[in-house]
Amino acid sequence: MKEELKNLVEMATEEAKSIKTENDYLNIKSKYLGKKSKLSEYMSSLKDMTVEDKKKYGPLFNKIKNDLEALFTNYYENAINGEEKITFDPTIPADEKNGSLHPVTIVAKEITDILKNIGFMVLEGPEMESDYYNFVALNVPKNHPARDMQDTYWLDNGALLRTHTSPVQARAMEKYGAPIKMCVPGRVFRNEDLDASHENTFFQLEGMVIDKNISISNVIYVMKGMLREVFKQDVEVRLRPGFFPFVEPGFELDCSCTICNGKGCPTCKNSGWIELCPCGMVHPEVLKMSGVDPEEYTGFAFGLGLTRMAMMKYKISDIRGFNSGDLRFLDQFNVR
Ligand code: FA5
Repeated sequence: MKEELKNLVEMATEEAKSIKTENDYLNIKSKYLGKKSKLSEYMSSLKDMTVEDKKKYGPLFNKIKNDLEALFTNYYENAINGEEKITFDPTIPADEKNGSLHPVTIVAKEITDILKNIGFMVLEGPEMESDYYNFVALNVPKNHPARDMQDTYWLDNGALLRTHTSPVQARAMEKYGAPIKMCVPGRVFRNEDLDASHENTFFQLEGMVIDKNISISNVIYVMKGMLREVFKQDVEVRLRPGFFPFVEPGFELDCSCTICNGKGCPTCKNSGWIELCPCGMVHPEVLKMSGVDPEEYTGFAFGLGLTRMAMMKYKISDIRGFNSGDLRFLDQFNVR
């Protein structure tokens, strides 16, 4: 028996040297100390031994058990302490490279700061919106063909994911009345086929001013000033007639594509222009539905494509990078 025990300890000691991982540790423990191990077998044979042998082997078995356990644990701890351990030290200064603002957040902040400086309130609205605010209150009743202009994600509860930030026009007029100057940066959703300039989840920034004697020259002045501030230079823009049921007259404001400098590329679909910020004079029906008297007040509104604005500002040729979560994309905008 003594010889057998000696061999057992030698084998276990040799094998313990190969412990590298937690799995190795657990396996060797089970093999030499577990219920089905040789040592366990010896220990259960104690009951059939003479009193004299019990006295001799009982303490020996226990000693071997404890020694092997300590040996395995020792090899395991040495193995893991040798590896690089991840420690959390809250006193280490933050790594300057870690974390940055998303480019859309940067542009949204720049624009809302500009608008705040000239007296705009910054509001927000729900992303899950009702048919009423997304369409009806904007002069788009049920079955109106203009509903097809924006492919809508309908929800099981009859609500929808807002297709634009314009619903907040009605919400703001109902809440604050007129006069009002407000802007709304926010996420919008459209059931669109994706390409270099179309996402199904993107950001817009709504702007609206309602007051006495507001005219088209006011909207053009605000738009041009805003774009100049964001781009930090005069950008080439063009205004052309555009149809939106909630404005009359309505305009499309396009900006010369900064990816190809207006020469034509896949981002602008070879047109040299990017549709950036439709705008117009708020339709009298919209004012009326939200409780503002169109005889007394007029107003303008615009719906800036914020994600596209970030594309143009940072010369990002494909919109799909924004939602990719790819850190190599986001690292380019290490701005706080
Ligand atoms: C609207 O959403 C109107 N609510 C804008 C408006 C507001 C008009 C107030 C008049 C008065 P439109 O569908 O064109 O309009 O979208 C506005 C801008 O959002 C576009 O010019 C474009 O810059 C951006 N945009 C539209 N669809 C997408 C898309 N799929 N991916 C990325 N940007 C988009």
